[in-house]
Amino acid sequence: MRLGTILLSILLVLTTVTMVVAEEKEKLTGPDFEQTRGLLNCTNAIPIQCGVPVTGTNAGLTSNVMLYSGCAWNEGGGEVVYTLTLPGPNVWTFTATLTNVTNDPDIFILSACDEATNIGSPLCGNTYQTASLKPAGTYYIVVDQYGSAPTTPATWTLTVTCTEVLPPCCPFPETCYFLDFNESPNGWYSLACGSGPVPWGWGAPAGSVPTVACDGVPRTNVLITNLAGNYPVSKGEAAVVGPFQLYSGCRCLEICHYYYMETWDGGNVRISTDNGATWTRIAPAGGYPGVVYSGATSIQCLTPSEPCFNGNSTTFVRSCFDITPYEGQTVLVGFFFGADSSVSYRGWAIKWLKIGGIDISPVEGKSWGAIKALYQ
Ligand SMILES: [Ca+2]
Ligand SMILES: [Ca+2]
Ligand SMILES: [Ca+2]
Repeated sequence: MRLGTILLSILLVLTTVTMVVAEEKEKLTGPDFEQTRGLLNCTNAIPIQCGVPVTGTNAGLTSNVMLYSGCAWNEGGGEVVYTLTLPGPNVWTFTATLTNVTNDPDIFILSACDEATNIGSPLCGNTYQTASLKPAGTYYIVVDQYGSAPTTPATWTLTVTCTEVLPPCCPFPETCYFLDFNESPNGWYSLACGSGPVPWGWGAPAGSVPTVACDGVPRTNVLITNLAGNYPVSKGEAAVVGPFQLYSGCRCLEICHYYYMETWDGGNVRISTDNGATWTRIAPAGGYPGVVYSGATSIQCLTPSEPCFNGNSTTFVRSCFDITPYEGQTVLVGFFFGADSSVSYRGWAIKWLKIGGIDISPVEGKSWGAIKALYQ
């Protein structure tokens, strides 16, 4: 090789190494953070209600927590912990906002009493964070203070605004199809995307997948990104079910699912009307709760910033999709999942898929009766 070619090769290698290191540096949910988590003290957590402002200060409080997942800011001030409890059965989008602030308080929404469960957007919550499409339950809202060791207390007024997100059409009175993965694999099959299988599988999953699904029903078997445990990094794959003939009135698609994915990874639902040749992403009521992180250049199957399910749903949750545009057509439904090059969690588990609506009127009574018999 000529000297110029050699130098160029070295430069390319160095650039690649630098890019990989830069991606790793930005991640705080990796091994180091996992080792230091669990310091948040919720013993004296203050209950707070939607729409009722409260004033607060961290005067006299010690700092147990310095870092929250996904945010590199030093939070060396003492922290005040609030709890917010939201009733079921629907999901919620809520925003915690600080006003009248002095001495730089910051806010974080956590899905548990654990600083590693930051679910707010933006991840570094200066004066506000929003949590989108979260299930009923108790959330922890923490006000901390920026700085290595602040000497002057912070003060604030905290207000939480909450919106209950109602499904557009679920639950529906009439069912066109009901695929319960507790009962059978329902003919699912794998579709390659990205660099290789996750692998999606059907059966009783190993590891920590909730054993109670939507509506309180028990969960034994699921369709899941990896039966054996966490999904692998740098892999992507879709699981496909169908075809479904969407008779008049079959306008709603409901899934009951559990997901625990790094926010650099993600999964979303797509529909094909040409037997899998092309796919169109469909969005759940209120939109997807997350996007693939914009810097996740190594993401498989999905693309950086693409809307998806990611983060931790903590329980099985119901998501509803309006599929009115596909009424009258025959469709496949695909669960597309992709991971980036580092950090993985338990994955994406599907308990059931239902298609239904109101005033179902089959094109031909006889064939509709046959289909109903199959799914009773
Ligand atoms: Ca602190
Ligand atoms: Ca601040
Ligand atoms: Ca990842």
